[in-house]
Amino acid sequence: MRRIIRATATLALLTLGTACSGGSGESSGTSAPASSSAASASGTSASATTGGANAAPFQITEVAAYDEPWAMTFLQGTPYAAITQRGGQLIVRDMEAGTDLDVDNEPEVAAGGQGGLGDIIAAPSYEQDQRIYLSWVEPGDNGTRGAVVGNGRLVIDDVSARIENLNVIWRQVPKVEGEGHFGHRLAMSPDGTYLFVSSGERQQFDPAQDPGTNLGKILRLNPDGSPAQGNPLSDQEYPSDEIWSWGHRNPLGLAFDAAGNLWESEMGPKGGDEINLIRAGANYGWPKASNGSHYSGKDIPDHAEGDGYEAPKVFWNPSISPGGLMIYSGSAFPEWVGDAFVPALSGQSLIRVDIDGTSATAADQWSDGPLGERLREVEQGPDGTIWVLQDGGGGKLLHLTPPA
Ligand SMILES: [Ca+2]
Ligand SMILES: [Ca+2]
Repeated sequence: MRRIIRATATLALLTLGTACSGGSGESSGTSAPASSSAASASGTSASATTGGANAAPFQITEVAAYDEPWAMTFLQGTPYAAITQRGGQLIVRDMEAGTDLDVDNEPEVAAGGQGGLGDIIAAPSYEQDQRIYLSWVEPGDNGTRGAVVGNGRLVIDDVSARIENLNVIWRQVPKVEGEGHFGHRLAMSPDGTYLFVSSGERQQFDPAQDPGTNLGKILRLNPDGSPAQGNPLSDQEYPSDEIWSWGHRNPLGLAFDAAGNLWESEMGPKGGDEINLIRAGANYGWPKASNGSHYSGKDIPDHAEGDGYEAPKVFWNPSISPGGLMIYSGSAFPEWVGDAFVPALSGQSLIRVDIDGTSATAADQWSDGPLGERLREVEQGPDGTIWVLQDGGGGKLLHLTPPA
């Protein structure tokens, strides 16, 4: 039986005071426009940070630790949040009692490299029907792998939790060898009509530009996983008819803002991590255009006016390796409503991106205490406080609250 109730105590409380976040919105004076051509070409505020950090204006509490946590989502109408662990275990945490339940009946996952159990979101109807969407990596023939999305029920009672009626509703095609760049983040449109899935290019480069695959794309699906009506290539055959945007490398964050705009964080090549505003039918350039360069040292043409590729709203050089994306809408931190929060893996910090309409600018970068580690996921709680998951073995769950 894997029905284990873990008692998890508060591990530590770090009071980091009420240090001003800098006011200017820049990271300790080290931010600078990195490519005036890209900025002027897109008419946006593309910028780069160089890793300077400022003091966090919130309290950070370490509340629990997990084994390679990957994603987290709050289950509306309940005291619970669900947390995935890359190795395959799903956990339900009672956020009020501070206890964890191991979920039974997860799918078999092909854990390895960057893949395993991935994202989880609750359907808008969760309170009525316990419906969730889950992504993971499944094995294929001859050592191949691919991400899939499943739809099922996450049923929780006081002493146990289990997945029921899990059906695979979407698959990456084709399955290829390797254990990287699955992407497989999930986001439901604010009206609950569409399921958006991010699909990485599986370290194969060219599929991101090939409409005959769903690798390196953002897909817009119906809640049952079928291609949504009115997609840009809806007159073409599967899987082209799933495609919403293309030219993506490893899109690890997807989030809607209050105006209904879809934003994406994308792990780019060396010096090319991006925040993009996702538009239907737009080509985001990978691997033909990037403000970064290949890790081999080979250059990639920067985004430039008239090249036919959508330029990022923000990019980072050096890389920060975005692991996720959250757009804030709560009341605990009213000054940040509408801004994006990015957990940085190699950047070992939590980054705030100031969003103003459809433009975006890198603002704060916090690496205080436990934020100064590889960070995988950021979520907003029902009360507007912010939750962060560190990456890797023993990755801690951190609670960010307004200063006392
Ligand atoms: Ca999440
Ligand atoms: Ca370049």
